[in-house]
Amino acid sequence: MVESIVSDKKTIFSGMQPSGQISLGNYLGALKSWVNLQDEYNCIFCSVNLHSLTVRQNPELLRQNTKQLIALYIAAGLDPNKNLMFLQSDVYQHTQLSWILNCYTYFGELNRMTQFKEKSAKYEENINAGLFTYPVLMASDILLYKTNLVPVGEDQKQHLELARDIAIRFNKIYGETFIVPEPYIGKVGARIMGLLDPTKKMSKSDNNGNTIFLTDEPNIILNKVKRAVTDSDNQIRFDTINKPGISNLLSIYSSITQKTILESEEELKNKGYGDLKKIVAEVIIEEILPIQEKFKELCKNEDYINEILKQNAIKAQEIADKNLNEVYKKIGIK
Ligand code: ATP
Ligand code: LTN
Repeated sequence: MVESIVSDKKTIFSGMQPSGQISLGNYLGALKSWVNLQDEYNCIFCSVNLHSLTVRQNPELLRQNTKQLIALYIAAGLDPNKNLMFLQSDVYQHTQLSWILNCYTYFGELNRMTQFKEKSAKYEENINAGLFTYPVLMASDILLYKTNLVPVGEDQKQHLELARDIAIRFNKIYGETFIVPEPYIGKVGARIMGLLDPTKKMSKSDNNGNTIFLTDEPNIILNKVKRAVTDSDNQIRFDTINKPGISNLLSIYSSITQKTILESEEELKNKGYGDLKKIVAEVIIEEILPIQEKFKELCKNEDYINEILKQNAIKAQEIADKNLNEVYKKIGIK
């Protein structure tokens, strides 16, 4: 790993919250594309457990989900010898930089964030300050490693734009310090919608048939897809405004088979909705079954995961510390 980090490859940073089991949306919108990037870039994939605290978590489950997230990264094909994989909480420089960048971020900017508005509505009993400053910690994650590219789903684009604005603002005051990161958003799969409410994104914190989890058994997946909301005109075509449910099934199909939406529409247009659902469930199951098998194996070996986390955190701390010190010097803390 270290040799690639000091090479001249561009750096990629991304992360997921261990706020539940990984969903099909996380996989198709983010994780699947990460696997294809690992040879070409210096990749850093973090489990952003501090971000998860913005929503109330059960401590025992959080601990379990945090380890399982790393096991799923590996099971999905991320090679722990090629990529830096670690827990956000193990590299304290993330929160140090976050405080500093808070002082370079405006209230109005944070107040405009769609995710803040959505989560404030969803968790109205707990609109905490962390939920508000969430994007600043995310900007710190990214800027701390002089990241060039950030592969995320469509929903994170606004946060990334804010990270860019913060970097540009800081550089303007103190001279070139941060690299201004670019988003890397895949085409299909960028936004997978909920099965029961296809007008909202599939979220790993939903637990009611709206979300397919990577660890769901095949019969559960089949049942969830069968119950997916569609419409009554019996036409298979992509139209997110008038046919959000069918469009979502087509997105899932295209994303897994790597066919274009047009090719998928052409292939499936003469099927009934029942058949479409069966076909979609089958491709999902076929895609994730090998991941599940590897995941089960990895979960039996917690020491292996712990060792990867320990080694990688040391390497991440080294890079983070160097870059944080540069910031300290620029602003007069050192
Ligand atoms: P939560 O439900 O706890 O807010 P989440 O499911 O939105 O979590 P995150 O951990 O915040 O997941 O996101 C991890 C990655 O998955 C991000 O890159 C995000 O853009 C992507 N992602 C999340 N949901 C979807 C989705 N429905 N479609 C495509 N990509 C998604
Ligand atoms: N907010 C992100 C998770 C996240 C992240 C990051 C993604 C936290 N820090 C840095 C990319 C880069 C989300 O996906 N919901």
